[in-house]
Amino acid sequence: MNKRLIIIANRLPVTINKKEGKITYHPSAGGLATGLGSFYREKKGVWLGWPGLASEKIRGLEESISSYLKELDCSPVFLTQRQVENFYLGFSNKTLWPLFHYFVQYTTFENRLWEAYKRVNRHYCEVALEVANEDDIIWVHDYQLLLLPGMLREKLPKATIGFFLHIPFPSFEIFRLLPWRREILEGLLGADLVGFHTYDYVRHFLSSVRRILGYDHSLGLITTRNRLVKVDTFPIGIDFLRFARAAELPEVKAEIQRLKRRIGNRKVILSVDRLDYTKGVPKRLEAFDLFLEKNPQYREKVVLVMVAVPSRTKVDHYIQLKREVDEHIGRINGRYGTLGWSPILYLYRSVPFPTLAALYNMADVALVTPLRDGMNLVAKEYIASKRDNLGVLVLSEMAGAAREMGEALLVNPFNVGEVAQALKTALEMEEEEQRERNIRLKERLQRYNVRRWAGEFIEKVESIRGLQEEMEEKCLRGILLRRFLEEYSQAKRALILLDYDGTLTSFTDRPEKARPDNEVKEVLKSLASIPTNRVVLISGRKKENLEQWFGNLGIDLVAEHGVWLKENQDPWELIEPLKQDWKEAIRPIMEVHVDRTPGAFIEEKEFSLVWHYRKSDPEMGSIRARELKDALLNITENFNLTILEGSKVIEVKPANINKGMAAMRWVSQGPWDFVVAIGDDWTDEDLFEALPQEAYSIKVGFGLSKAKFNMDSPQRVRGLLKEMIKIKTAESEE
Ligand code: GDG
Repeated sequence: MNKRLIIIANRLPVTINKKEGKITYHPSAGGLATGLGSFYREKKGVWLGWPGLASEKIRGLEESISSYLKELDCSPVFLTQRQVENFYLGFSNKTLWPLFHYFVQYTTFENRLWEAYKRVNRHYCEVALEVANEDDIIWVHDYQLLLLPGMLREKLPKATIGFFLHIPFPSFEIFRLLPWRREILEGLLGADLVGFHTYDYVRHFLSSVRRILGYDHSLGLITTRNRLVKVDTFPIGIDFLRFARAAELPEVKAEIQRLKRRIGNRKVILSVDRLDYTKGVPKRLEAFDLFLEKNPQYREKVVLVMVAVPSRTKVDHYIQLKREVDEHIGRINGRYGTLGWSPILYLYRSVPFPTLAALYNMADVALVTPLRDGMNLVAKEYIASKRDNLGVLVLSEMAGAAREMGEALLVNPFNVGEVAQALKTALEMEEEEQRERNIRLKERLQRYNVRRWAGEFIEKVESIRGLQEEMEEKCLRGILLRRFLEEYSQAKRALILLDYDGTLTSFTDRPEKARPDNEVKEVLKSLASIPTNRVVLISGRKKENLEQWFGNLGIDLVAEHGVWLKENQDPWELIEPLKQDWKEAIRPIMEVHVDRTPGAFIEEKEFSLVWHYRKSDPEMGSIRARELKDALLNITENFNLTILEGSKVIEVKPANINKGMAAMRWVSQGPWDFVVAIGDDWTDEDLFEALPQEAYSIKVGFGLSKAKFNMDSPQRVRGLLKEMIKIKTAESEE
């Protein structure tokens, strides 16, 4: 069955206006609206978003607007003037936008705006719930709706939810400044798939998730408490053919003629952006100024056509920027201009598509030099428009597009001298070279267009949901749980193998702090007191530790991942004769890594050495753990040792000794009617693997495992054990 696609973005692809009391509708500007416009309708989809006018201005017209929009498969989210001010102009554009673009000095942190942001995200969620259900694919877009995936997940746990961020995701050093960083990350992790334009943004996001929420990832797959979330790169494409074919349109041809008459034979340098401080317009003007100063031969030979689309015109920083740009353009035109020539043709407005297409066609150079930009579609549209493959793109390294457009002239937009030089290089580039560069650029744009981008995203989000469902099917509950308890209740001989840390209790910063509470001791004792049960605690801890904590509960014990065993209250015994001489070679290597990793420490057990890094900075800890593993690999082979990677630990111990091998001591005392093993980390995988076919193996937490089932927390494991106690106690009372 083909699922419906629900797109939720701040804006609809249609914008409403009111003229003399009448509502008019026109297509929204921007790449997303044009690119996805046809795509979502083919998927029998619905697009949810704000239609662009505050509720106060359309009182009484809401119904007719909604029904008009319904025809276009759009569903409006109405916002009041105050909501627009606090949520959109406020938190979205005065907090998230500047911060995510590294303009910390422009960022406002106001609780009032945050509250409004939360409320409006909730409002989008409510409207979405009227339309969407769990069978749909819900695709949430951009920085205005960061909390929405989490809110939707709460209400529709089984829905397929994707999120795509169109702007950069900043490095942890910047993101951490946000007072509401935790809530925002948690909101995003409500999605099955979180997409970004570039790998850098992915990296930044994963690092923030690891440092702020403590969730690790493997190849971009994050395992939260009960879900999998994939983080990946999807560089947005454009509607290639729309631009490639534009020059055939009569209105575009006419526009080219009109502009040529106005500009004459001069070389055209084009700049197109919303007038936003991230776009680097003042620096671009400085570079153009410098270019004209250093290259007088180009005066009167070039025109910079600067389209600046008015944006957020009521926000202070934008008002200042407008003033600065106006003045600078005035100065350049005043300084170099002649009777018949103005160096800059300044269009402070949004131009219609035919004019934009004509400009792309005519421009000899496109100067795209944002200081920071998620992707930048103008760079792509310019190249796609070049039918003869002539024209040079000067592109900022700080735009996401630079990652895919290596054939452009890449510049640092803060380096005015470099940009001025690039402009000269561009104007003087041989046609052959221009063609070579553009053909390669164009091939990629044509192949990876916006439909392909959306298609790949949708495919991926569905596959991640599939993976999630597979994991959920392994969850020991409902029918599976009933069957488990039923089989257990009938068993005349039951073997119960339990790990301790992370399985019966949650992790703490230092291993000695994870002392068992009374509840866990009580549970183990009662479980062991049932005559048909045999209970074995199989841990990585030292035998002294286990002895002290669990020695008098009537259970059997295995210490140090299988090195020591204790059965039936007998003394501890070594599983086989083992050496310790290897420790002198391993310890110094671990010590070096302790010195270099604040928070790390070594734990020495009789037959193993353990390097712990739970308290270290998570990023550094995992890098150092990898380094340590590398450093240990050569030596461990010589000594016949093995390296175990547990949860935030690296443990070195004699090879061939593991929890699975230890468990065999009990398994082989069968036949058993019922065997269950419960564990949470890599060291328990050996245990799961060693069990007989029909045994139950349960992993605590999500993630790939050899276990047949999983449970989501130590609390649930305790609940299960209590249930097992109840069944047998009730039986014996009957
Ligand atoms: C976000 C991210 C990311 C511009 N002026 C006119 C006009 N445009 C069109 C262009 C282009 C779009 O607007 C602007 O492209 P951006 O890349 O800046 O996109 P945004 O939607 O503003 O921004 C950005 C993008 O999302 C996509 O993920 O690339 O980094 O900030 O399509 O053609 N169109 C017309 N007249 C204009 O004057 N007709």
